[in-house]
Amino acid sequence: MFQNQKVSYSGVQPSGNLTIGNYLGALRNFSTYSEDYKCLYCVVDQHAITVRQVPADLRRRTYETLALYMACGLDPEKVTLYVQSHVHEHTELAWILNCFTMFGELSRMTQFKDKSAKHADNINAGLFTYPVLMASDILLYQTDVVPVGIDQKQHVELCRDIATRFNALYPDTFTIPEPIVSKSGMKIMSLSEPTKKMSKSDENPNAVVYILDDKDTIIRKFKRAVTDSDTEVRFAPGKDGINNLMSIYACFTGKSMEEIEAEFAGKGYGDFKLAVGETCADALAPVQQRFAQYMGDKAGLEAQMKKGAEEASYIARRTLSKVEKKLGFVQLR
Ligand code: ATP
Ligand code: LTN
Repeated sequence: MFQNQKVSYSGVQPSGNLTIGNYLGALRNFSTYSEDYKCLYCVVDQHAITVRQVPADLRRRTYETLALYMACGLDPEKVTLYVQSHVHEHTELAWILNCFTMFGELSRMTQFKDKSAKHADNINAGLFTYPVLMASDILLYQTDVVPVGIDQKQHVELCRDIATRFNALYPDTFTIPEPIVSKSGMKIMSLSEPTKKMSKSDENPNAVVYILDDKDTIIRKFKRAVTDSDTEVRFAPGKDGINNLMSIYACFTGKSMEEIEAEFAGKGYGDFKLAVGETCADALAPVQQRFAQYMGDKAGLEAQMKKGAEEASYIARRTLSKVEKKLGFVQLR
């Protein structure tokens, strides 16, 4: 579709303040594709309402997520950045794909099981069909690669199954996408319960380092991070807390686990935690500076949203119309 250029696509929900898990697992990797791929990155506000949101917060976070995309180095002149609800083809294709997705498949999704346990009072149909909307996001743009954290791999695999099923009935409709999970940042864990994913909707702010936390807060959170009764900085089974801090340090410094062990040989957890905090804060400082600049220009952000929506709609319209034609919907000219 893009003069043989491959397509990279991903999305982030404006459902909370973004964490270093979002940064290391997803956002930071998006720019890897900017040069060689046609890139589209979306703020998925329609996905966010599968759990209750406060409208003013959702609106503010939508601007913030777009500003963070740009602060993480995505240049809107080179990549398409837009908001999901501005391109109505997403929900239109989602309805169609609902009819090609099985109840049993959706029942097996671990995010659905986790979120229904967490929001037992609001197990709505949107939460259940969430992966179908996600498949529509991806398939509308004939996507080749989807950079995500490991928790989203199952959804991208379901998207592949839906696309393959559709293509078997209606040949050459969709490109089959590949999930790309970066090895280092695939799953950053909570600082207070290191067997649990670090999540932006966690109620305990000390479990989570936000991209926009200041240096003192970041250092304090790492100092308080749950570890074990050992004293040696060593990557080993069962040392979930230390393993997580080592992974974070490795992501920010590019060092291997062996190099980190050697660097902190003979030093205690205290020194190590301080180093992780300082390294993380220093790496995030330029992102925070750029973020503040972009957020200071709301009209500029809105102009970007508009431009992004126009670029995305142009492609989305073509795919949707191809799908509708294949299905037998009457097309009026
Ligand atoms: P929520 O708490 O609202 O479910 P979340 O923090 O899980 O949100 P998402 O918007 O669902 O964030 O995810 C955006 C991207 O960040 C996805 O690609 C996801 O895989 C990735 N991601 C989220 N949390 C982590 C994490 N702890 N480690 C690595 N990647 C992550
Ligand atoms: N489901 C994802 C967000 C998301 C997404 C997408 C990711 C929505 N649409 C398309 C990649 C491609 C999440 O919860 N992180």
